[in-house]
Amino acid sequence: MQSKRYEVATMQEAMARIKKDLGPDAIILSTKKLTGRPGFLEVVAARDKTEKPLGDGPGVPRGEERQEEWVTCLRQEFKDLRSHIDRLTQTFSLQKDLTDLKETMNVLFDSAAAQNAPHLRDIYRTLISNGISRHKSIQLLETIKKDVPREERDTYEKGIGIIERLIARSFPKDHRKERRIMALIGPTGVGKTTTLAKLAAHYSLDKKKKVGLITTDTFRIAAAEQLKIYAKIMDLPIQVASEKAAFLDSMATFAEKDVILVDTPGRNHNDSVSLNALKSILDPAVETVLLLNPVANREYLLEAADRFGLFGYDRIILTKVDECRSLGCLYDVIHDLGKPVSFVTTGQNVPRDIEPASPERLAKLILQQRLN
Ligand SMILES: Nc1nc2c(ncn2[C@@H]2O[C@H](COP(=O)(O)OP(=O)(O)OP(=O)(O)O)[C@@H](O)[C@H]2O)c(=O)[nH]1
Ligand SMILES: [Mg+2]
Repeated sequence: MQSKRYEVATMQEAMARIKKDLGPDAIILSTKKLTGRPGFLEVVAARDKTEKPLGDGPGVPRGEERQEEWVTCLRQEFKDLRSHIDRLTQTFSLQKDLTDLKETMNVLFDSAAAQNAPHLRDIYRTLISNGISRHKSIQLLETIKKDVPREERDTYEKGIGIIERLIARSFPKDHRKERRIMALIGPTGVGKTTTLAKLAAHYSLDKKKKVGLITTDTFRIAAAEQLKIYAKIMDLPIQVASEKAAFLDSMATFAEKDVILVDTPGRNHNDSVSLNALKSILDPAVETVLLLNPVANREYLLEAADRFGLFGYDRIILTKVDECRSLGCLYDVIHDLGKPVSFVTTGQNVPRDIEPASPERLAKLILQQRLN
């Protein structure tokens, strides 16, 4: 076997060079993105050594030269592997340092909280058991100690009540518009289609609005059918649009509607190609609403929100809150994202399991576990 490694910008370039160097029978052994050279690929190709050499001209390497080429190629692969391992080792040791630091900080926060009166210590424990980070919990405790007169926070109930109001006040408010074109975006299986059906019922049945539905999800077999069934039950018109022109046609068809709801295919948030393809279909006039399921941890939610950030989403819907044991991580996440939450969904039942999410309702949900 004779193999050769290439650094190329495109697969076409790789194919042309492989064909020239190794002949038409060469096979590609591996392709991967080059970490050190963004936009470039590493392609390793090979051909059977027993095959007749390609041509007899002076440019064709003889046995020894070929062996040397092979050794150089191997050396380069070892070098790349080595530097990759070095980078990984550095990352892991950094991560370990960060974990140690976090643990030390947590011990400090706990001992600072332990200096307080018993009812304030109980409040701190309540915040933590609801999933709020120790860092944010101690901040909340310090805020009420500093800003609220002692007699207004001298019992557990009074203190928790004030903290609930502080949390509510920290969330952005959702200023709703009258005419709306909303596309629901979010990770695979987060509940986009089900939530869209619930919203369709909310606007058409409760608010008596004229509603039109568009689905851009032709990605999965039967994906459009799922929404068509809901549309039929609610007697609402539906359009299927898998590319930009069809999407604009659908919007024109629904020009007279008060509310247009757009379903989108689930996208792995790490798949930037698919995310960009989806973005190119949606018209800039469409508001995008990001669906997040808070059963995931803080880091996952922030990462997903970051990747879907390219849509410039306007608001958030929290799904499947009925499946969450605690919702404290939302205090950190909503704070960081700075976008209003417009609805929370609370079960699989269409259309019942959805409710508007005011900051006050969210704060209640976040502090749902209390000492009795
Ligand atoms: N427990 C619970 N389940 C829900 C809720 N909303 C949706 N689901 C369920 O989650 C599953 C996925 O829902 P879909 O609406 O198909 O999710 P999707 O985001 O459209 O999925 P893709 O289009 O494949 O990305 C279904 O079984 C729903 O019944 C909710 O609020 N609570
Ligand atoms: Mg769907």
